[in-house]
Amino acid sequence: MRICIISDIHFKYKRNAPEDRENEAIVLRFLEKAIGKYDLLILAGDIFDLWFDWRYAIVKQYFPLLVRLDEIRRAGCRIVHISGNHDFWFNDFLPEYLNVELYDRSFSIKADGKKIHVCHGDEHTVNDLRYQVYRSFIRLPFIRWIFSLLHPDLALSIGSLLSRSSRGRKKDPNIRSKQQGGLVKHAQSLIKRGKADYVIMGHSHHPVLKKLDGGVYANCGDWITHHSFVEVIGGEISINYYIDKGVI
Ligand SMILES: [Mn+2]
Repeated sequence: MRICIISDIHFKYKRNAPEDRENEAIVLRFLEKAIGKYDLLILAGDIFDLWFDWRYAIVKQYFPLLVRLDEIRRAGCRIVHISGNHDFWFNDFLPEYLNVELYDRSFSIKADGKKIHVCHGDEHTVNDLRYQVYRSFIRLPFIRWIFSLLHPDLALSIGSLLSRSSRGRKKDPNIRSKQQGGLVKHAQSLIKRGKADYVIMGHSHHPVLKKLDGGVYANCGDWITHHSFVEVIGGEISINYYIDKGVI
């Protein structure tokens, strides 16, 4: 089985920096090359910088990415999406129109004799009470309902403020690296309990492939600076970096 796992594309609906457009083009070229290449594509969270689909509307800026996913799907690849901390407010668009399977917390599969467990990772940071409170609050059905009543232009402007605060840009890198130590700990505990051979996460934006006692922890990295992704091909896990050669 050929599996690709990617996370933290943070595909923007509001481009704030010139490199946003460049990153977008790189992602789209990577996904174009992925058509027909995999049996399973796992989107491990924060693919969209903020997702919301209203009853009658979606965010048009995501159209090129959605088209790629559709092409990958139509070439026979199963696509799974696990919620991140930027994309969790899903309605019917992805499952109904693109045949993407949605998972809120994690996804597990056994392939070529290996138990693979994938989650975004934001639930497993440590000493980050502020974020965990925010996480529960923002997912309340009431908040989602309020959001659904707002005009999309207004809702997405508010959303861009929220997503900036959830990213916590100004955080000290030492504190952040300690918090993300929780991801490895979670991986180790799943492996120890025999729940997984490979535990794959995102969220940290740092690509990792780390051998643990009895298994492997991998982090997909991101598509802002690293353009990295994890593959499990025939049971072998690897971390890879997409080298963009421009227009195909
Ligand atoms: Mn994240």
